[in-house]
Amino acid sequence: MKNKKFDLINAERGKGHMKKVRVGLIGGGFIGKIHAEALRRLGYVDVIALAEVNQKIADAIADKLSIPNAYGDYRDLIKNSDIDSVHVLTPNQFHYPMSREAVEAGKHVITEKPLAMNSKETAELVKLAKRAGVMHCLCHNMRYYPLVKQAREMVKAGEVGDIRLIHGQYLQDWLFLENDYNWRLLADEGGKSRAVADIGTHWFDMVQYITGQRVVAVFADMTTFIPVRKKPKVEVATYTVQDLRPEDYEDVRIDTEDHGTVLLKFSGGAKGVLVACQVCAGRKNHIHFEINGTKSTLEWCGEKPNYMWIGRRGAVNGEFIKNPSIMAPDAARYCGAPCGLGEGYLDTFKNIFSDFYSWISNGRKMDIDVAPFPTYQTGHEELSIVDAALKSHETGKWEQVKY
Ligand code: SOE
Repeated sequence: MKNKKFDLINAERGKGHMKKVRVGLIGGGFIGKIHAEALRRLGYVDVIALAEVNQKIADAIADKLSIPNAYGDYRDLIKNSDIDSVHVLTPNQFHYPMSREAVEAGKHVITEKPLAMNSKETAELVKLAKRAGVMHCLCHNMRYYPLVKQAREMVKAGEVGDIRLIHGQYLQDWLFLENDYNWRLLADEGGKSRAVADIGTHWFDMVQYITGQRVVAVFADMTTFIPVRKKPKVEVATYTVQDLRPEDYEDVRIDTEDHGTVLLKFSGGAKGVLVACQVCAGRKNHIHFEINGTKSTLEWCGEKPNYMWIGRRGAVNGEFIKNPSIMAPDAARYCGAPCGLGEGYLDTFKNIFSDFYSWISNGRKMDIDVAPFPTYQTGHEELSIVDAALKSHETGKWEQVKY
């Protein structure tokens, strides 16, 4: 089955010499380092600037990452006319203002998820990006695992049949202890929802991408298992464990959820459920889905990303080991290595940036309906689901998702 979208993308990638693109990063934390390395793997993208909360920190990180220009104020980075594209990699509360300023300055933008604090802000960003005519991407990297792409191709090819059930989890334990602390814990800094917005949106994006079905209604139950946490009096980076003396902590009341269970109704009639939780001992980044159709079942977990289980009735079940030579062409080209050679989380960033920057490098115009990468519109749809889940948790009723 040849489709127009397939040809276009191949045409993009197949064009050989790619025009150089110059990028500036706002935020040099753990995700900033990952973005810098993945961008450099493309070969035609130069990371020429980094901005951080002050000049001293910006200089230190830029030096460590060999980035030539360091800014203690992100607005100066946005003013740099040599920069074609900006990545917004800061805590969620800054996503809206910084993405807005970059878009209004005519920069292409990649913003980390969630796109902003609520669907009101995300709707505004979609409008502004459209008006500015810039390229925009929301960094839902999880859909860029090769076998997640393969799952989508199998659904499109009818190998799973009509989808009945879409269920799964995203479980972590980096916030398991009461003295595990991070800016995401406070609604003012991370948004009203934490577990569902921070990690649930990855899962929503991935299963909607695979099945082509949108979440249309939710019934949500959320819990803050640790209502008071011990905040270290010193700054703590994401995933960093600190063992300080009791006097080095202060008690902070937590106003975001550690856990969300969200029952789901999808546009194509499928039903589903997501459990998102950040206090599950032993679960590190356990993003997992099972999709049950009228022909077969697909099951996959991000902690073992190079294996997918296929369930069948009346035939033996199977294990699909990542193998570009037997994958669908539109999935195989996201493999960077042959069969059985593992590809992981860091490779998903190279893949999403390759889709985005091959479009920019070839001078394509933004088209949210054709773009092969998640866009600000995707980010808005995700926050619309989160806002509906927050409302449902309050009302104790099913809530329609207002896109
Ligand atoms: C923290 O929960 C976090 O860094 C998320 O913010 C990322 O999106 C996820 O990929 C890993 O965990």
